Amino acid sequence: MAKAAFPNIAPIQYEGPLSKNPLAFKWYNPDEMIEGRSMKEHLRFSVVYWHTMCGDGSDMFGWGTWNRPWNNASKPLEQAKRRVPVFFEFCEKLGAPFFAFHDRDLAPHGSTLRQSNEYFDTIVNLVKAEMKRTGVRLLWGTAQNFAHPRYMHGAATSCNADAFAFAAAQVKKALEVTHELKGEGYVFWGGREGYSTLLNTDMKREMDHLGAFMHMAVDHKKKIGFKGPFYIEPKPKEPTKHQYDSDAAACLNFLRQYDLLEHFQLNIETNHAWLAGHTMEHELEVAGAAGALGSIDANMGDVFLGWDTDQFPTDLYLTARSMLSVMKFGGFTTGGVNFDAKLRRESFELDDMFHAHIAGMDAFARGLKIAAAIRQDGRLSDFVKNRYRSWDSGIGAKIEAGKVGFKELEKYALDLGEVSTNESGRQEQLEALINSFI
Ligand code: XUL
Ligand code: CO
Repeated sequence: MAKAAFPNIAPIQYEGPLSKNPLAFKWYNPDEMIEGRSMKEHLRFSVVYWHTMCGDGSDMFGWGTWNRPWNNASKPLEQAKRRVPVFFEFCEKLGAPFFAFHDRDLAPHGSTLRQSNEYFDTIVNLVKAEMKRTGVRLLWGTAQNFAHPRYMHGAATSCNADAFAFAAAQVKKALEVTHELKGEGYVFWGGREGYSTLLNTDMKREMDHLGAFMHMAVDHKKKIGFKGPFYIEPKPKEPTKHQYDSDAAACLNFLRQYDLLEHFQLNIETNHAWLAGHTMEHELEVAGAAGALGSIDANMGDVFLGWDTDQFPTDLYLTARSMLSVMKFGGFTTGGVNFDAKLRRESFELDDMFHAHIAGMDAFARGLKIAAAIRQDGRLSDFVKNRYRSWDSGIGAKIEAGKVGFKELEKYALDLGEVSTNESGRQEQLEALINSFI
């Protein structure tokens, strides 16, 4: 077995809220039961391979700062091999049950697609053995169809049919590997599926191509017998000016228009929701209302920075409200809380990898407990139910049952004289109610 990458770190344990040990969970107690399910089952935490193993702390103004001791191989394939046991040691010590990957962050680009596939297979064999050894499972896989210059105009929405073909080949392989590793799902994030200017763009044609691409993916999924869901991950911009999968509503509209809805759910990411000008709970509600809430990419942005900072989620209001929405729609089945989050450039020490994930896991565990307490208390849901009571009988019930039209409603309104039954929305009172659980 390879030398331990984190020799000074013991498996992270739950020590309770009073613990002052930074390398312990204060709230995440995997076996604690909440609403009949263990915390572990509710949250289904997942670590991402890309930020965790391939990130180096660089930003557009500066070089990397993280300088990981295992990133010292001269050849990319050798480098990729060294990362595998480190990653699984990390997940194991953290107690994370799942992980997620892109094809090209697990294994490097080869000089041909054939060689890339060979590299990928080599690393996947190592990953498989580590998954077996540790019991860590795959939440989802995906293809990185945005980093290479060939995808400069997009992948499935490129003006260049050769790029479309290349992207198809990459997704085919990534899907097969996800299936081989018994992945719970497969994600499509449209890295460059969008445009920089409409002056050079045939949007309708690009959208038709994207629809066709997704149908090919569905066909291939059936062919190989992969049973997990496909997820689309909305994001409104960055790197393009406009991404076609801009938010949950746009994704659902696309899926409906191209007759794909039954094959897809959504993977909602907090920082992407914020970039779209939405709250996370808005996006979760839109997805949930359509029966398409699949999984979440857990992170957060910075309200003062207008880009995708991918910070670890540590805001309790955010995690509590996210979990309220997730639980409202029945909780995760194949999905989970995937930390698509990266350390700050300044958090460059090795231990920070643990501190960041512990912070995120504890924030979500606490969010889960807060959400469960709010649900148990019932005042919030009672308030909402009561707010809509005019629809439970009388004219409201008739409208919902489709028994009246404009003619009957006009007669009703004429007889009514005025709407005198409005009541306060009590926003401030409800915000205080939430605060009383935090
Ligand atoms: C990019 C992003 C991706 C997807 C997977 O903003 O979130 O890493 O999660 O491709
Ligand atoms: Co993401």
